[in-house]
Amino acid sequence: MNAPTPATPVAVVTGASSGIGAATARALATAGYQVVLGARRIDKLTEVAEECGGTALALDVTDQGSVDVFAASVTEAFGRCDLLVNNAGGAVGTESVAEASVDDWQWMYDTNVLGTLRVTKALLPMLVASGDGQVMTIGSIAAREPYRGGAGYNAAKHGIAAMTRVLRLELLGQPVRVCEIDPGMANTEFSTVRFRGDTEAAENVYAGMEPLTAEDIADAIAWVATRPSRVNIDQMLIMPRDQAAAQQIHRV
Ligand code: NDP
Ligand code: 8X3
Repeated sequence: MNAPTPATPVAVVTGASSGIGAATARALATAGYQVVLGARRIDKLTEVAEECGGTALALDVTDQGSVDVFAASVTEAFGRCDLLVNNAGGAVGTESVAEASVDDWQWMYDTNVLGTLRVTKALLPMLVASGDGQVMTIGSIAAREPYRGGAGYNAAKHGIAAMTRVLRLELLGQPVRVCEIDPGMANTEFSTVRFRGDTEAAENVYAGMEPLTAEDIADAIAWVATRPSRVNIDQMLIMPRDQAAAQQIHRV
């Protein structure tokens, strides 16, 4: 674990072992944050942490005990948290409502919605105490637009969007900014997870179109993080040029 520098703001990024979270950890480190990375795959997490001079801490956002230990470690090691990026999440399955697996829905709700709630609750006191805190939550185009085969993920991301917008209202008057960042298709491990490890099906999602990269989203997150304290970017929808709506995609 790196020695804390009290003057350096601390950013916590959940789901930082791959994709958008890993790119965000790198971008925030470059922007001057001491970065704390959380996820379950500690080997991958440690690799990313070493790249950006951050600290890797095991975290399962679906497990309250794990979240409590994680938050206690952040408190003990740094005594502060200035920015929380609620990024851990994802989708499983593309079944219709009629064919839906309750277990898949449970996973999506627990990871995306309750996971975000658990981590936000645990770190909010430090974010307020920082005097200039920020919470960013990674939603999705799926939080704005229902689509066929997306119901479970749509429900979870709509849930996150509602929570984030309520948090913005409830923190009015407190020194904490709240932002919802909603990406469209980005080429990460997202689709491999969604298709349960079927890499061919995952690659087909991006066939003939140019998706966003994890770095595109990380760039936006770092930009939001570094606006003056008076500026709250409430919501940001970031789409590939080739995707005009959830299922409106230009392919060649
Ligand atoms: P990845 O699958 O590459 O990353 C997901 C991250 O979430 C991993 O680091 C994973 O780490 C972590 N994670 C999953 N479950 C848990 C858990 N229980 N506890 C802690 N961490 C967990 O996909 P993305 O980078 O694309 O996804 C990041 C976020 O962006 C997600 O919320 C996703 O819904 C959202 N998003 C993605 C889009 C896309 O097209 N890629 C578009 C819009 C939104 P580990 O497995 O090591 O725990
Ligand atoms: C991931 C993007 O279009 O699969 O959030 O919902 S999409």
